[in-house]
Amino acid sequence: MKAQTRLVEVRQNVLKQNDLTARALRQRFQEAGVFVASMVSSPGAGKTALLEKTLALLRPRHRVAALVGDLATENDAARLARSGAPVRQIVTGTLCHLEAAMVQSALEGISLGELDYLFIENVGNLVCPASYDLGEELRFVLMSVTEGEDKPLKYPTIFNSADVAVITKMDLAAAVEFDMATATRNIQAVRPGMKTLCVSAKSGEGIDSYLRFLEARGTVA
Ligand SMILES: Nc1nc2c(ncn2[C@@H]2O[C@H](COP(=O)(O)OP(=O)(O)OP(=O)(O)O)[C@@H](O)[C@H]2O)c(=O)[nH]1
Ligand SMILES: [Mg+2]
Repeated sequence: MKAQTRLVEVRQNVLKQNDLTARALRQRFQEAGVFVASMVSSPGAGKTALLEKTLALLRPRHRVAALVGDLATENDAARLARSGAPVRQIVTGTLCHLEAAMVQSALEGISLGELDYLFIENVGNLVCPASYDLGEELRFVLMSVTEGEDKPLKYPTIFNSADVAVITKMDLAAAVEFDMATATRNIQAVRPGMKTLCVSAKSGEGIDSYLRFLEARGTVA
């Protein structure tokens, strides 16, 4: 057997195993009645900043927790833990994405039935996380205004793996001459009908509608 064929087979098996684990997780989440949302984006697009706001604002009304993936450091977990919510860091080492099995291990000892919302921040990467289902109910793909309007066209797979697009750092839009019409057109070109929210974790712009959306989805789950 050629090495290339073997590599493809191993990769397919890894993905198949991930899908099985993700399916089992999704069922556990549904049975426990916890709404699970994940966030993917390029490094630094603002996942942790938006999650810090999310946890702080949802916590008075809901039971929330978060898992956060990074290649190294526990910095993001420390930032999110300031909200008072239970947070666990998943350190992936050399891996550029989270896998369902990592989520499963990180959940050990967490009583899902006691949660309303669980958030998962993926490793900052616009390529690898696209292929890995984590069992989440909703996947947000974030793109910040500073990254350029063309990201959906360059990384269509990640936009296709997500349910909702979030344009972040809106407070900087004017400074970087962000063209909202072009960005929206590009999102719709790769994913027709995709819901798009615009937020700034810094100024608070758009956070209300983002939270309303989250609460509406969470209570239906
Ligand atoms: N002006 C502005 N800066 C922001 C906003 N959100 C995040 N930032 C800044 O952008 C930088 C990256 O933000 P993070 O929240 O750490 O981004 P991230 O996507 O979690 O990054 P990784 O986990 O490393 O992939 C930080 O310096 C934040 O302060 C925003 O809404 N406005
Ligand atoms: Mg982060």
